[in-house]
Amino acid sequence: MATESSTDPLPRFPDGFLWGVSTSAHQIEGAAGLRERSVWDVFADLPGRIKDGSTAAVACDHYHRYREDVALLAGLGVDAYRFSVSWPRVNSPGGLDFYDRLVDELCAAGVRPVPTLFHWDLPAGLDWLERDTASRFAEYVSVVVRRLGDRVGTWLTLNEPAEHTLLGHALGTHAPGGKLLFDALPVAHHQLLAHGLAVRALRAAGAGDVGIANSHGPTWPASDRAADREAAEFYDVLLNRLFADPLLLGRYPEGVGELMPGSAERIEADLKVIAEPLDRYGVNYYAPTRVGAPQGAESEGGGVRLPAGLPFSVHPIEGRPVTDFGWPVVPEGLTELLTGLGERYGDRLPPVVITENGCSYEGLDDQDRIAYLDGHVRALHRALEAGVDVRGYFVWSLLDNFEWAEGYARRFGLVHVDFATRTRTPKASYRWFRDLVRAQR
Ligand code: IFM
Repeated sequence: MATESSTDPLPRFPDGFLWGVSTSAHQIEGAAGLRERSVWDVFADLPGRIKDGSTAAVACDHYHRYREDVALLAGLGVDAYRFSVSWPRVNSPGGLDFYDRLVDELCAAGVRPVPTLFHWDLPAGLDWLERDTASRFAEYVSVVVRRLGDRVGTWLTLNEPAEHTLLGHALGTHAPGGKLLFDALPVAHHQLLAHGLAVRALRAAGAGDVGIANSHGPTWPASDRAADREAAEFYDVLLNRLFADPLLLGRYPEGVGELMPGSAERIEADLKVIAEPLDRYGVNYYAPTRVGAPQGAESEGGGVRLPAGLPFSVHPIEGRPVTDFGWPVVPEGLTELLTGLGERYGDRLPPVVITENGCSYEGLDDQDRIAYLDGHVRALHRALEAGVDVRGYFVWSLLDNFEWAEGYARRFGLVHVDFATRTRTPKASYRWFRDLVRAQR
C-alpha cells in the first residue's frame, strides 16, 4: 500500500553527516564454494526452512561482481558503504584477499568502507551457546584488522545481536534454528562478550572509530491495561535494553542478569569488558512493535509472529500502510526511538548512526520505497532538532538480496537484481537517494 512522500524540500543535515547504504556478506556475496560453510548454509539445506527453498550459494554474486557494485555506489554518490566480513570466508585460504580487493576498490572510488565483523553467518561448528566462541571471535577480528586496518577507519562489531538471539536461538526461524525460548539468553551474553573482546582487539590494533549495529524500535502497549503495559515493558527490555544497557551502562536490565550463564562475579567481570567505550552507536530501525499481555495462543502482528507460551503477544498496528513484508510504515517511530535513547542513556550514548533503515517492495518504479525513506529521513531530522547527536544514515540495502528465511521473495534494494542473470538495474529509489545525497553537499 502506498504512502505519500512530502513535496516539501528535505531539511538540511549538518556538514559532515554521513550518507551511506548497507549490505551483508551472506546476503550478497555468493561464491559459497570459496569459503567454509556457515550456520546459514546448514540451515538452508534443511527442508522447509527457507520459504522459497533457495540458498545463498550464489546470491547476487557480489564476490565476482564487486567492481560493478562499487561503481553503483560511486554513481549513488554515497560517503560510505557498510558491508560485512564473512568469518567463514576469512577462515578459508585467500578469503581475506577478497576484502582487500573490495576495500581498495572502495577507497579508489572515494567511498569510506565500514565493515561489520559479524552479520549472522557464524562458521558451521561454532555455537554462541559456548562461551569460547567469544574469544574465537576476537581472534578472527585481530586477523581482519591487521590486514585491513591501514585503510579502514570505522568498524562495527556485531549486527543485531537481538534478532540473532531471538530468531536464531529462541524461536528457531533463523539459523541455527534453536527453539530454546528463554534458555537462549546465554547467546545474548556471549555475543555481548564477543563484542567487548572485539573492541579491545580493534583498539590494540590502533582502530580509533568503533561501534556496533543494534536493532531498536519503540514498543507500544496494545492498550492502557496494566497487563498490556507490563508485557510491553518486558518486550522492550528484551528487544531494546538487553543489548544496550550492558554496553552503555555496564549492567543488565533488572531481572535479566541473574539469567545469564556463570557466577555473579564472572558476569560482573564480563560487563567491564562489554562496556568498553564506543565511538559511535549504530541503530537499525524498521518499525515499532505493538505488544500486549499473553493470549495463550500464537500471536501475529506487524510482520512478527510469536508462539504461545511467551509472557507477551504481538498485535497489528492499525491504520498504517504496510510494506510487502507486512511491516507497518511508522516514520515518527524513529524520532520517538532516538529521543527515547537520548533520554534513557544521556551522555552515555555515543554519537548515533542509523546503520539500517529500509523496506521491502516490488518493482523498479518503487514510489513506496521513496515515500518510506523520505518519511524516515524527515523523522531523523526531527530527532536531530530535538538534540540527539545523529551523524549518519545508511539505507538497507544497496541490492535486492537473500532475505534470510524469506529467500529472494523480499526486495529491499535501491538496485534491482535479476536472480536468473544477476543483472543489476537501479530503481527509482536509487535516483531519489542519489539526488538527496547531491542536494546535501
Ligand atoms: O536483511 C536484514 C538484515 O540482514 C538485518 N536487518 C534487517 C534486514 C531486513 O530484514
